[in-house]
Amino acid sequence: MILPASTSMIRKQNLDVLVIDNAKAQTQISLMGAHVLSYKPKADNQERLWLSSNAKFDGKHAIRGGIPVCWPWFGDSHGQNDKTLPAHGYVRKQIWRLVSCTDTEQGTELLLEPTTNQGAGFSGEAKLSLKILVAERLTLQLITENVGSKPFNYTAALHSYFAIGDISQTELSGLSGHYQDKTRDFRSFETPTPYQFFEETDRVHLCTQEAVLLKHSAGETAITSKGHDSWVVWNPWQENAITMADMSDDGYQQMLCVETAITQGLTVAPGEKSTLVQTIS
Ligand code: TA6
Repeated sequence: MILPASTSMIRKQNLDVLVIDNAKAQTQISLMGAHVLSYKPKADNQERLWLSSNAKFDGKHAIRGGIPVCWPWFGDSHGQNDKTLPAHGYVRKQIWRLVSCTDTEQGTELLLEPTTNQGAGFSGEAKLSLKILVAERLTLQLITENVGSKPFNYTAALHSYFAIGDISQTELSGLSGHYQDKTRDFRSFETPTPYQFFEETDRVHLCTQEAVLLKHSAGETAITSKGHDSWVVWNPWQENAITMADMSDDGYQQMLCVETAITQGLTVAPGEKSTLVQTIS
């Protein structure tokens, strides 16, 4: 494919990475996983996404940071009894095909599709695609289409890692109600106000609020979601960071995952599409 003026391809260790530099923003997207690695709007040139300094680009490991695409399941929901199935589905390590890439007045529009939609742990006849708009805002649309003759059920997430400068100076607003705490056997707790971070955090907020705001020492990041049933908030904290080969011991201090997710399972009827959307600005 002939790439438009904004876009070029570079090699990052073993991976092909698209570099988009248009009038509105700069972005990098790895073709492994259709994984957005970086997003800097030109209005303030501030990096919105966190990418681990120890992230592996060897093509064998999922990339730590940026925006992993988790599909057709989120977490270990399909793999609790079968440790051979990967956490967060099987498209994170696939090479995705760039179907189209166009410069418009708004920004750069990309369409990507995984090599295969099929994999152990999921029997639905699905067609997955990811539309990305690199503009004043970054917009990701994860589209799941049922191309078979039977309904299927799936879960998914846009597992975004945000650069927040210093976790002790970070506050998340916009969420309310109860959350399920994975660090406490999924017991239910009230969303704190103010929502700040002092310990390992792994929470599923079963709410469909559309907009949240992250205030942090490097500025503010606005995140909106559509098509979700949950927001997931994750920080591994030091005790887990030190066990992770692809995160430095103090990496947890500079990141917070705020994920647009379908955790409860969504049924897609034959011929129907389901779209999970996240925007970042
Ligand atoms: O979204 C939160 C979570 O499911 C956590 O439980 C944690 O394990 C994290 O994702 C990272 O998962 P990964 O497979 O990328 O190591």
